[in-house]
Amino acid sequence: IIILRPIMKKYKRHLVTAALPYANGPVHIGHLAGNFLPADIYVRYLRANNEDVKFICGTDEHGVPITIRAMKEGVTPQEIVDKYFTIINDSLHQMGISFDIFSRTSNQIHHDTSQAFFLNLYEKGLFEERESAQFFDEEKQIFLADRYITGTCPKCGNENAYGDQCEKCGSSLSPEELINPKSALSQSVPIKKNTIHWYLPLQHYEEWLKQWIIEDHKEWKNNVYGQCKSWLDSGLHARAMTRDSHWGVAVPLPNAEGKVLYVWFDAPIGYISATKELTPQWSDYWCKEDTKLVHFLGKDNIVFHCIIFPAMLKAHGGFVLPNNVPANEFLNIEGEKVSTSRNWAVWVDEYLKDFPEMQDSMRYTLCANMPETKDNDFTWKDFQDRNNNELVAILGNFVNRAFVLMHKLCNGKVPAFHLDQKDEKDDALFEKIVQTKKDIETSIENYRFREGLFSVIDLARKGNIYLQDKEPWKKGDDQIAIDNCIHMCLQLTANLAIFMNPFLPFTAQKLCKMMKVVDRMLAWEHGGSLKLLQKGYPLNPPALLFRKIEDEEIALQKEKLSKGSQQATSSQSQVTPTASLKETISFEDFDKIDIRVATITAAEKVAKADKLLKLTLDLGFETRTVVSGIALHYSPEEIVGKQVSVIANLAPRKMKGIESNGMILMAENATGKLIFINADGGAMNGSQVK
Ligand code: B3M
Ligand code: ZN
Repeated sequence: IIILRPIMKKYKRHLVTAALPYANGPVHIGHLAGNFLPADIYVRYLRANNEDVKFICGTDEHGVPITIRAMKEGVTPQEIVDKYFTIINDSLHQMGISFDIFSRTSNQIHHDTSQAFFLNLYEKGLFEERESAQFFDEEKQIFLADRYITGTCPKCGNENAYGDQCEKCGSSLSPEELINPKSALSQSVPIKKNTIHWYLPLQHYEEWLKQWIIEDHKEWKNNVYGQCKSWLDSGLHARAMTRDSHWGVAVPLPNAEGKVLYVWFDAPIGYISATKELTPQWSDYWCKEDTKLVHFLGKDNIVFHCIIFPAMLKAHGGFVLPNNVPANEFLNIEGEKVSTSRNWAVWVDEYLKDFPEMQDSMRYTLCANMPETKDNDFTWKDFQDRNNNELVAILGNFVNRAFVLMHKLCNGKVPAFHLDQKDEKDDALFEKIVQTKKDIETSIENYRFREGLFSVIDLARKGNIYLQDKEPWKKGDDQIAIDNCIHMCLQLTANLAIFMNPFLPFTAQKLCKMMKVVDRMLAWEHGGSLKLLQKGYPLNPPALLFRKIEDEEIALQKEKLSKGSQQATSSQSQVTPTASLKETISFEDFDKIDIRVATITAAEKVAKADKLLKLTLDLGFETRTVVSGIALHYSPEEIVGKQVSVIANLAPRKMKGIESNGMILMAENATGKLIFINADGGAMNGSQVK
């Protein structure tokens, strides 16, 4: 479905948001490609069309990711968010992401706005108050979020699985499924304790959401529409909108000590509180039907922006709803998923240090590979090729030739255009300029930014062909032919500046300086004109728009990426165990454990458990069966005959229907592979390990 020119004047004002990045680490180029860059292109285009637009963002400073990082670094959550707010804000600003405000959800205005929003729903009786038993750490006297509970994964035996997910086998878990659950804070065994939370019954909004999305927004991108439809088809359920935590927006109720708003309840309200911070006229943008609200985000945030936040807005009443949510898919790096824990990412702040003044080379590459409908890939080789073969060789080359020839053949001034000598090549180029403007309008207004960018570079390609056909350097004293050609090329350059401006703002500014024109020339309405530069007007000499990127630079980046990932992986497995040191125990406690040497006499895979092996152990005095989560690391054949240490007096436990009598002891090497820790050979089966 192509929307034709919906932007123009159907809406009095525009509100554009980009998903609020968690302030628990720097941003990477995947965040740019998935969220910030498409939003910025769209907003710059709106501003060029003289539309009233507010571009809203800021850091998301609550939630478990922040407190986990603080715990790992031994600092307070406030110190974490203060550090990363600055890093993220600086990085995005330097990349030309032109927010009208970049706020933060730890600001008081956000706490006040979120609490008022919660009370509005509470006082209408829209929450269901429910009591449930949650895991509680008696030592630390706090309820444990799923991520704060560790234990053995029931699927793969990983002993460092989390209450919400096992990072080894990727299974999503609930704390109840963990074997031997422990508190990640104190290592103590948590108890179950009743706690009250306030649930929003999303099912009450299901019919309305079906109408609003499935019927009224068929124009949404397939990846968004499809995800919403499957959520709605599977039926909505009540969802807790509060949590037990001391970090976040306090629940504004008398009996709610130690409870905060669920981060996904308060974060989207951050768009509203940031707008309040930005302008006293905030309610024009959020409460008037002639506002067009568009949310930009990555696909993992779709359900929160299309289902939960709209349900909240509907429940509250008086707010506009998103007109569109053009979510992007994910950007992979060198063929692999971005992983912050494995440091498999290209960090924006590092890119800016390694490639100063080359923001548009990255903006161009990320837009050309934007994951608009499916996951896409960034490679450093492609970055080099696009910069060298497209920006330098097509766009930069055309502009440079036009300016050099103007200075050489037209005394450094814009030559006149002799209408009586106009030919079909001139007409064709003019038509291409006018058509390109229309194409880019349709592309951007339908959130197809790659397509829009390709129209810009294609126009520059046509400029090179026109110049090559006209060959003004061969026209000798035919000054009229020279003038007409150079005149067209300079008008084309001015149009290219207008058309590229939403995508490549830094390059558009360089062109304005070269043409000695003010920013106002970049207004979209001027695009398609051949009267942008007046005859006789002196222009500056050409400046370098882009520089070539050398092979060595790319080799360095690829080495940095793989080395950074190896260090991250090894440091995780080498220096500190994923859980902090356990509490001190008495010798008596230790003495209760009976560890024996045994030899593996048989091993086989366990059906439907690709991580488990069933082992037969010879303990000298008896033969035992033990189930162990080492199938990812060893095949049955390669471990028969190995000596292991086994906890021989552990209570038996059933795993996948097999009774496991004991546990073998393994450690991890630098690459995270499980290794046997026995002294090689000599020990007798059954001898005690002390
Ligand atoms: N911080 C999740 C994320 O960074 C969340 C977005 C909030 S937008 C209101 O992907
Ligand atoms: Zn697992």
